[in-house]
Amino acid sequence: MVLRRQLSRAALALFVAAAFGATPALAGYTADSNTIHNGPCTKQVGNRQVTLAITPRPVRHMRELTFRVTMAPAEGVPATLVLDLSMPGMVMGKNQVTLKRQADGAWKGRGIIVKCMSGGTLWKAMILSQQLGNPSFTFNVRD
Ligand SMILES: [Cu+2]
Repeated sequence: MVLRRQLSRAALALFVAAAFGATPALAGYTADSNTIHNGPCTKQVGNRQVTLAITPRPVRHMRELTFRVTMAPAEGVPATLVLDLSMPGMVMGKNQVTLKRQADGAWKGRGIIVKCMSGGTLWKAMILSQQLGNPSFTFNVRD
């Protein structure tokens, strides 16, 4: 029964993607972390929970933003991480924030999300770390 439900859900997703003329690959370009505007977002990556918080909230273009990452467990993670900011399906300038481990155990850094000339608002924040499985969070930045 559960499998049947999952199958019908997958079929519905495909139908929705087809209705909007999107290929299955493009269907991946949806925000999975818009709750970032209200608080930290957490993802399970392998055996770790990776949490990203961006302040001030809501997250807006052209503002200085503080990116804060926490992990559990955090053992073996380097003291410096790189957070890559990109727009899915679009070539934007390279925008990377260096996150440094703080005394409180979190990794922190500052950066700016530029306003896209196309009017698009979907951005992906990816922690560049093969060790962590390159966890990413996608969200719609506000004006
Ligand atoms: Cu863009």
